Amino acid sequence: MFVTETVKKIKSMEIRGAGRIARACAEALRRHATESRAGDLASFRREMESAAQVLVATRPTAVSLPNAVHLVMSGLEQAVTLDEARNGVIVRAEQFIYSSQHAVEKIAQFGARHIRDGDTILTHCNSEAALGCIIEAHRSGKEIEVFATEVRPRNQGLVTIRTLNDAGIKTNFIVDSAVRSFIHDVDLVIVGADAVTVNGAVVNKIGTSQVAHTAAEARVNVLVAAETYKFAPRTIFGELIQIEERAGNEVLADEISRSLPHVTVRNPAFDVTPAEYIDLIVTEAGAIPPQMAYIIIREYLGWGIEEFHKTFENPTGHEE
Ligand code: RUB
Repeated sequence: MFVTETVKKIKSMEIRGAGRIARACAEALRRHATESRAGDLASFRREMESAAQVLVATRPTAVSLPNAVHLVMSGLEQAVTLDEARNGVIVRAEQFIYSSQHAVEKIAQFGARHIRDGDTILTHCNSEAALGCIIEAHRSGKEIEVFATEVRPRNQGLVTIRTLNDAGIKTNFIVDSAVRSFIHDVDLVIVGADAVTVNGAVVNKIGTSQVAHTAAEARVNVLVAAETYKFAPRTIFGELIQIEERAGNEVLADEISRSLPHVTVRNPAFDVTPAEYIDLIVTEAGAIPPQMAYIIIREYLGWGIEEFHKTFENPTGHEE
């Protein structure tokens, strides 16, 4: 039942943000494995695989989600007994949750070094990895100021300004369309990521590419804070990142929409920022230029390219 609750919370966006979604799914699989009443290995595998599929389907864009699920489910691979399988899933889930939290802390330390005393930083959406860098810079005694966008239509900017305010950081709250008006007051843009593709493009909250384009035009550096499990292995084989399109009533109330029969609301939740607008991607393994995304996929996700081939049609990694 914990899986069903987690699915509900992710779909309603009570749990949101790529890192949190990944950890919540790892925890749901851990609980599912712990509480399973399966009597043999085959039925345990089936139960775990159907839970994994339901979790992966909750939100399509954040690659951290299938990556986390793949990692946790790989705990089943070598198991020959039910106990080994259960234990394998539990251990992998705990490892993922621990290393994910540790990764966010490491990124905060590395990212903070790119922030200078006196800098003004612009951030878009609500990314714990990006905010970690900003808060760590403040904590280390640097005097900084932040511009935070509103983030229509779900207003994740409100979460961001609350966190910044609680940390005692001087913050300016602006509507999304005001970014270009203030970009000359900004020294550095820091955002998070839902996915990083093999060519170094970053998928993040809708509007990120406009922010990055504006920053590039103004010669302001753009730093992306992204754990290695946000990198998308399957983009090596040409698979595209699916951009989630959410309900129109997040943008325009149903009663207004009904009165405008010729109007269709389009509500993509994410967009793609090309590598050329990004200066650095800060991961827990260090900061890299976006053009090095392939190296992260190859070296740090811990899956051989051969294994990608094997799992390409079978995301849970279990051989049929
Ligand atoms: C959240 C969003 C965040 C990334 C990174 O979108 O775009 O910038 O997920 O966040 P949504 P984090 O609110 O639609 O989930 O660094 O916390 O993983």
